Parts: sequence; C-alpha cells; structure tokens
Amino acid sequence: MRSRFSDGCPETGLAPVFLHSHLDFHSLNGRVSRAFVEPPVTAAEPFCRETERPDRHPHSIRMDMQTRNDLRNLAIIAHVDHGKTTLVDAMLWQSGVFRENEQVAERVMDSLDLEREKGITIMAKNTAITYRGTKINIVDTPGHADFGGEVERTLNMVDGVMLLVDATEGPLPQTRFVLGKALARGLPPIVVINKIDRPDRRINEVLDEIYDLFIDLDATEEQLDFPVLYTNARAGVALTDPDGRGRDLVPLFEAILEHIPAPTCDPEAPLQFLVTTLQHSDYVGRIGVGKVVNGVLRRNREVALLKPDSPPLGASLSQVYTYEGLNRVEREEVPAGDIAAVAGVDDIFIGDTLGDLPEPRPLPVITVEEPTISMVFSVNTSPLAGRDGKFLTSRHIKERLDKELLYNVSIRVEQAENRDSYRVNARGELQLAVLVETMRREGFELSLSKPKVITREVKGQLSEPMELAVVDVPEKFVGIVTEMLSSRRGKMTRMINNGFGRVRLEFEIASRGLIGFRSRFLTETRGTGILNALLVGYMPHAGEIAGRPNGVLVSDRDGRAVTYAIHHLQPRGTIFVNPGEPVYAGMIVGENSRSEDIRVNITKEKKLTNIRAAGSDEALHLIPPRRFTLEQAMEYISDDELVEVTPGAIRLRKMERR
Ligand SMILES: Nc1nc2c(ncn2[C@@H]2O[C@H](COP(=O)(O)OP(=O)(O)OP(=O)(O)O)[C@@H](O)[C@H]2O)c(=O)[nH]1
Ligand SMILES: [Mg+2]
Repeated sequence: MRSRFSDGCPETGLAPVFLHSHLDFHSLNGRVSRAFVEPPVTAAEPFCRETERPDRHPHSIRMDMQTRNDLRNLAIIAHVDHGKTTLVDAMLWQSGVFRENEQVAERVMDSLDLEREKGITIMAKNTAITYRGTKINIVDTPGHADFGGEVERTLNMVDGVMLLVDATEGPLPQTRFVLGKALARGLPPIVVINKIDRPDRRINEVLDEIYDLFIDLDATEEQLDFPVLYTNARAGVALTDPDGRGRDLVPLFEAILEHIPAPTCDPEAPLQFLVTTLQHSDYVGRIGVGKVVNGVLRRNREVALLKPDSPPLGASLSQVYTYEGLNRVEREEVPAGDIAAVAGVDDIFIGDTLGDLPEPRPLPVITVEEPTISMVFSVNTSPLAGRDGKFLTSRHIKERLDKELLYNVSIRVEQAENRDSYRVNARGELQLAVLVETMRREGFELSLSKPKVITREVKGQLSEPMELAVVDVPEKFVGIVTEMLSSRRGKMTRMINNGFGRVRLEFEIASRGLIGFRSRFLTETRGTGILNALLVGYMPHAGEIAGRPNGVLVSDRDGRAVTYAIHHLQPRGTIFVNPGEPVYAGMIVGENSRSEDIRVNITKEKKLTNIRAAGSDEALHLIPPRRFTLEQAMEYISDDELVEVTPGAIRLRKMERR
C-alpha cells in the first residue's frame, strides 16, 4: 500500500475538516515529507492545561495533574479479521513512517512467523506516529478470542480505543468482549466501520447493531455519544459521512486528536510505570513495556521494582525507550503520559510497577480472565521419538513452559498426574496450538492429550464454561447446522435473516460441545460457514456430549506404510499416511467408517510371485491421505489418544500402544 497523499492541494470531495487542517508528516529521518494547506504548523504544547484528577491516583495524594496535549495513547480493538492491522498499515504510511519507495510487507505489524502464516495477529504490538505535532501511540491488538488476554492487558496502557467493525459482518462475539472491557475501564471509544468498499456492506444496519451493543453493555450517556468514522483500510480512506468521498485518513487522525483524551499525569510526582507487556531482545534481555503513569523514567537511574505481596527491590534501568514508527528508540528519559519500554531489570514481570525508591507507589495489579481449557504436554514416548527434535526431556519442556509463563499471563502451568507431564491451562485451543507450534519450531518434541474444558464448582454445583456461538451460514445449511449443534446440546437463542441469502444463528452451548466441531462444520457447509464463539460464563454441567462418531485404524506393528496395504485398507475408511511413511504399533493410520477401532497391518507387502507382479504395485490407485494441521489433530483425538508433535511431523496415536 502507498501513502494516499499526492502533492498539492486536495481536490473536491475531501472531508471539510481536511481543508481547515494542516499536515505535518515527518518521516523517520526527520524531513517533512508532506506539508500543504495553511496555516503553518504549531506543535502542541506539552503540559499545557492543569487539572486535578485525584480519582486516578491510587493513594489520593494531592497531585498536580497535567494534560499532555502532545500525546494520545489508543488501542485498536475488534473482532478477528475486521481490519485492525490493515488500518495500522495505512496510518503508518500516511504519517510518513516509510519512505515513498520503501518495500514494506503488507500488515507489517504482524511480524511473527506464525502471524504471517495464519494471517492473524497473535500478540499486541506498539507503534507510534506523529500527526500535527501530536504523537499517537497505537497498540494493535489481536481479534481472536483466544488472545483476549492480550487485549485486556493492553487496555492498561491507553486512554481510549478505536473500535473497528466490519461493514458487512457487524459486531461479532469478540467485538462485544473487547468493547465490554474498554467500557468497564471507562475508556472512550471512536467507532470505525471498516470495509465500506465491500459490495455486501450494510452500513446503516451495522451502526444500529453497534448502538444496540453499547446499550446492551450498559454504556453511559457519554460513552453512547461516540463519534463514527467509515473506512476502507485497504485503500487508506476515512470518511465522516459514508456517502462522501475521500482520499486519506485525515478525518480519522482528526477524530483521534479530538476524541481520544490526552493522558493526564503528574511528571513531578514519584515514578509510576506499569509493566503491561514483556518482550525479549537478544542484546538487552527482558524488556518491560507499559505506560509512564506519573513521574519520569530515566536511564541508569535506580528504581524500585514493586511486585504484588513483596517488599520493593532495587533495580537499575540500563535502557529506556519510546516508540517511533515500528522502532523502539533509546531515550535518556521518558516523562509521564508516554508509552515506554525499559531494559535491565531481570525480574520484571507483567503487572509490576516501577517506582521511586524513597517513595514507592505500586499501581493496581493487572488481572485477566481465567483459563477455560487445558491440555497435557508430555514427553514424546513414540518409537520415532528423537529423530528430528532437539529438546526431548521433561526438563526441557518444563523450562520452556516456565519461560512462556513470563511473557504470557493468560496461561497457567501445573504438574499433571504423571511426573513427565504438565497441564497447560489456556483461553482456547488456538492459544494452545500457537504455543505448541512455536515450541515445535524451536526443536521440541511433545505428546499432547485431548484438550479438556476446566470445570469449576459454582454454588456447590459442577459447572463448565459456556459459550455464545454465532454462526453465519447460507440459508440452505441452516437445517444441518442446527441439527449438529443441537446434538451437542446447543440451544438456539436467536436467528437473524438479513435477507442477503445468509442467516445468522446464535446458540448457547457448552465449550465442550464446540471442541472438534469446527472442522465438521466447515465440511458440512462446504467451507462457506463462519463460526465465532465467546465465553459467556460458567453454567451447570450440560451432561454427556457424544464424541467422535468414528473409530480409527491403528497400526499393529512398526515399519513403513506400503501402497499395497493402503490400497486394501482404503475401502474401510480414510487413510492418514502416504506409502513409505514410518508407522509404529499403536499409531493411528486412518479413520474407520464404523464406530469401533481396528488394528491393521499397513506395512503388508504383496507376495512377490514374479517380476511383473512386483511392478504392478505402482499402478494401484490411492486416494490422497487426509492430513491434519496441529489444531485439527488436537480436535480430532479422543480421550485415550495422543498427538505426537515433532519439528517434522504430526502423528496421531493411541496412549496404550499395544
Ligand atoms: N475489502 C476490504 N478488505 C479489508 C479492509 N481492511 C482489511 N481488509 C482485509 O481483511 C483481512 C483481515 O485484515 P487484518 O488487518 O489482518 O485484520 P485484523 O483485524 O488485524 O485481524 P486480527 O488481528 O487477526 O484480529 C485482510 O485480508 C485485509 O486485506 C477494507 O477496508 N476493505
Ligand atoms: Mg491484526
């Protein structure tokens, strides 16, 4: 994507606000890359308005709170895929962060390998742009429900949010979750209806749905008075009127300056820096990211590391940074109001406060919602273990999980029944799958059990997590989808036919009923169905839910799969392996078309009676095997089965091999 600005004056059709504004877009080297339309730039004054906000201060000590008009801190929040990272791209381009001819990857903030492969944001990330002399810190957050913990945490470092909603899909479960969290924190929202270029957009209905959602979430009068912008993030255009014309994001930048409050803080007060995210650098080690709530962060200064329930520890900051474009930039000091990062404090953890040694003032501890799903990680005990992995022992696994706990506050790890096993509790299957996939790439081998929901005792009753599942399907699949969800004890609570040929159904269903559902749902709806779910709380246990209807074909010996054997087994079901692949006794090599498991010999060669017979093996027609992604494998297995994960392979097996 390119910057949408052209040299010279704007043509007709620009939003009126543009004509009264001036632009001051600096590129990284400090050159003004675009400037037109008078009057000349006047950089906003820092600390220009004095206010008193004792309510924001945990100790209600009288403070001289000041407003940093030269700063804005905001998070972009939305349901998955509604266009957050794409909009950040456009904001970066139009604020001159990149050179005109610079090669920059699309959705540049999705910088992790897994993010690029999956096309989703997994970790919240910071960036900063400058618009009309005001620095805007932007946090791009993930929209997938499993990473909701990232979003919750992130909200601790911002003063307002931009809620993005797809102009066709409207608010979806995660829109409700993230907006609910933002409103509960009193963060003012700007609503952005994105993808207005979609031919099936329904802008007015979507706006009504957004109002309904705000009302449903008990928004205050003030919160209901949100500004609305309409964007095509891909083209980098924002409009204040959906029927208007525009060429850039100026209306959006202006709305940010006007509606996102400037941070209020006291730079003269003792330091308070809340660690919200941790990052790692090979050069400086652990880096804590967060907001300087009060005081000033200074490099090489002794500070107090304040952890919940323990006395202050002395620490020295080897580096202090702020954000500029995509970079962390070293600074001698960062005054209150800005988002900053610090290095040199080895024991720093999410939720810690950095304070002044003589007068330590800890900030409230960060809490995020509890995990709802667990999976046991254990040592790979298959006969093929150790062939391609580097880290194989339970000690390796334990150390790696301990490291994960440092950066990921929404998971918990506990010792499982077996000494070589650890139970990892998380917010969803995707979050677990991302962790396993990351470990696998680092060289780990693991055995994984079937993910299970975490039950709780609520008022003396066994309770389990319940979800609101929202499915969107073409009309002709309503029957089958309803039947599938009902058989998993889902209750339909709403059905909306928008008259566009697609129907939206809402179900209340135990999380357990959704495990393993997604792939069947996609098969039954020929890939056209959309399924989203949001945890709504704990409800009394729903009772038995039938598991996988099919049995499996289990190899009865070690060896290699053979074309001849596969050819003879494929009428019995679906085969999972290719000829030549190593197999072992207890490995699942296919799905039985019936409900029971059967042991098979997939290594059986044809008896060679003559030369021609040996050659004729190659003429046998084989159906391509069914392959599993990690998530599909985790969803597929039953309670007595495991997924074997190595850097090079994903295999399914029985726990008991013989
Ligand atoms: N037509 C159209 N497509 C868009 C627009 N904005 C984003 N997209 C597309 O929507 C898809 C998802 O965009 P992302 O920016 O990754 O969405 P996201 O909200 O960051 O997704 P997560 O971070 O995974 O929650 C991509 O294929 C984008 O190209 C838009 O305004 N119009
Ligand atoms: Mg994203």
